[in-house]
Amino acid sequence: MKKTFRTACPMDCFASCGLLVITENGKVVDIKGDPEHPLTRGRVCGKARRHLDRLYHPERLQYPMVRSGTGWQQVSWDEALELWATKLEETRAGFGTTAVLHADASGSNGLLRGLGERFFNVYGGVTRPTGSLCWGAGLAAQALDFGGHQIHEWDDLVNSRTVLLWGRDPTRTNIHLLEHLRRAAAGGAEIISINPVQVRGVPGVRHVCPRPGTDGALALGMAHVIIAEGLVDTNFIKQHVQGYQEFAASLRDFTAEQAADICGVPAGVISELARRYAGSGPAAIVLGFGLQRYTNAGRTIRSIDALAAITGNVGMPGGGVSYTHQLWKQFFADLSGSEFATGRRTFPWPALARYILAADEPPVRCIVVTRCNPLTQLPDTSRARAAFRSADFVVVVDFFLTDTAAEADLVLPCTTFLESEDLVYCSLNNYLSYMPAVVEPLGESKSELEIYTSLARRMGLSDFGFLSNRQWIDKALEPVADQGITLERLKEGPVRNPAAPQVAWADRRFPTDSGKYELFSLRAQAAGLEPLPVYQPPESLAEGLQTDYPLYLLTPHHRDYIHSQFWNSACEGQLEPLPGVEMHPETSAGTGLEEGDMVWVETNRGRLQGIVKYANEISPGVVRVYQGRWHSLAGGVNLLTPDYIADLGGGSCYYDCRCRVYKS
Ligand SMILES: Nc1nc2c(c(=O)[nH]1)N[C@H]1C(S)=C(S)[C@@H](COP(=O)(O)OP(=O)(O)OC[C@H]3O[C@@H](n4cnc5c(=O)[nH]c(N)nc54)[C@H](O)[C@@H]3O)O[C@H]1N2
Ligand SMILES: Nc1nc2c(c(=O)[nH]1)N[C@H]1C(S)=C(S)[C@@H](COP(=O)(O)OP(=O)(O)OC[C@H]3O[C@@H](n4cnc5c(=O)[nH]c(N)nc54)[C@H](O)[C@@H]3O)O[C@H]1N2
Ligand SMILES: [Mo]
Repeated sequence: MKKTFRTACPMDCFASCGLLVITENGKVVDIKGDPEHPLTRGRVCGKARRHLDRLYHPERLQYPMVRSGTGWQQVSWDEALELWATKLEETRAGFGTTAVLHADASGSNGLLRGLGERFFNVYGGVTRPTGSLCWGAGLAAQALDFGGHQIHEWDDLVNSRTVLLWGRDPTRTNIHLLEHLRRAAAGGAEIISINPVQVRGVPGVRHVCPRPGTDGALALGMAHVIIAEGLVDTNFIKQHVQGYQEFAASLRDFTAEQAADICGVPAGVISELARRYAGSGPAAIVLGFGLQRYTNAGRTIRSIDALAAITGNVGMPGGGVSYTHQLWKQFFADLSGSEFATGRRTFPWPALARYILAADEPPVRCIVVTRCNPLTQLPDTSRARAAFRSADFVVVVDFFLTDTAAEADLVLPCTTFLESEDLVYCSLNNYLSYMPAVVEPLGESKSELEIYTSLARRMGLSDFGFLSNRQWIDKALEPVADQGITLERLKEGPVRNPAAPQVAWADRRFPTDSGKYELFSLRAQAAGLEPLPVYQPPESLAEGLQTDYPLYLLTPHHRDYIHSQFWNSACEGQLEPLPGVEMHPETSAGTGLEEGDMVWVETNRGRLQGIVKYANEISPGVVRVYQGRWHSLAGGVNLLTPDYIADLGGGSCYYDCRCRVYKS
């Protein structure tokens, strides 16, 4: 008999798409979009259907495995947990609990998938990565400027006259935004993409292509024009902005011409862009993540935010600088168990490997990896591999023998979102969805909750709390139960976060020290930046790098994969033998290469083999290789990327990278 279940995609993407999963005789037979989902309305990307291929993929891990010599040995859960518990106890006795590193990220946004953090706090508190491989610098910058994070609902774009799509590629990473951009364009809005790569497939879009890592100069050049031409919103500034006079004074000599020299966008275009943004009615900035994967990223985002502040494009329909929100943080009960931790140590995500290798007092003895694949996704993965090899014991919980799992001592198979009950939410949209267990777990795979519950029982860690799935969900929802947000309600369909505004900062109450938007920020100064937004060149523009490595290397997100997920499953046969090394034909001509040539891409970290592909949309001088492809599948582009830490928020700097390309 066929049954249909309503669920949502758990991946860390913009939409958490509503899905309908059809089962027959206890097996999933189809997955499609849920037309009733209020945000995604039945439209899903190709990956949604691939959850089905992945669920039954022949290489899915089905049993715990222990490394034995050069191979793997299947063991029972009992043996696996005993081994793990023993290692954790030995580590605690010999070195203290912070000799354990727990690397946990957002491979799944299931709420209960995060209970590992609770386990390790109850264990005594371990070393955890902080900052972010993803969005850290932008988050920290907006926290300084606005005092927090809010976004406009996507359909508010119809109120914009101008939309700046700044460093975001919705055709690949956020397909639902396209419909809203189309509506905005149909209503007369001008859509402008600011990106060294021309984003194809956005209706009526105009392209402005700065050099990578120089958006801060572009933004400040625009601010200079806006101020010089009196296009500022004096009322808004008077009431809600701190530090305008200082900001204006600091930009007196930073002309459009000067900005043009830095960012490569002609001065006339900068001036015109400034006039368009400031002088044509409500203007929205939709920020991506790509432009903040640079050493100067905090300063860049602060410079862009400033444009909205001086033009009063804050707190009004059609305006805003939408990046992400953090509203779920206050929504759920805190299950992290941080009150139980007595020890604590943090290492910045982007430089995790360097910190592991340098760790002393205590060294990192045991590494536990959940919901991430650091040996593919961390920058400078040769170093990451060395760091993982330096540990005494590595445990990986995953579905497949990923590049990271392949290096582990113990690999534990976990269930997918189709096999365990959970809730899913994501900071890039406002909806919370229920995910039922749709089918029985494959083989002996177990959910994170089952795994940690068994481990805690075995180790006598009763503060972990031995609750069922449902009880944990109820506990998490306690703070919002009186608003009618309960498990029962969620089973009927997704719920919008009641605290989420339609328009960000509509009340114009900014939780900064001054209560105003802070152009001038003492907290920025305390964080090691200048108090005002300023431009500073990215590391990739440093002298030696430019001479030895003449090209920029961008390694952005692929449409058909999310990071390292799905490369081994859906596209079998479709995967070309080597990664594409994409560039404008002009770039290729300059390096004496032709389409189809087999080449090395080399940076100061390493080299990777690929095949030249022409792509007219990429600015000359820039090379693109998509991130995520596994080392074991001839990928591994993070062998090339730097492990710099951005100027704010412990952000990563993947795109702050230069390379040379030559025939192999
Ligand atoms: N299909 C798919 N969807 C995804 C993901 C995925 O892997 N695949 N990942 C999810 C996650 S975790 C994230 S963080 C988001 C990321 O979503 P996006 O922000 O859209 O993605 P990125 O690939 O990081 O970068 C976006 C754009 O930044 C541009 N860019 C690079 N350098 C610069 C610069 O210096 N200035 C400017 N202005 N632009 C620049 C790149 O050319 C790229 O087009 O997507 C989410 N959605
Ligand atoms: N060069 C380059 N590198 C990048 C980026 C870039 O733009 N360029 N982007 C960065 C960004 S934005 C991000 S967010 C990171 C992402 O980096 P990671 O978080 O490492 O990303 P994924 O490849 O999605 O790895 C998730 C892993 O978790 C597993 N998994 C999925 N669901 C579950 C679950 O429920 N439980 C457990 N235990 N495992 C699960 C998946 O099988 C997969 O192996 O990559 C960063 N790396
Ligand atoms: Mo991300």
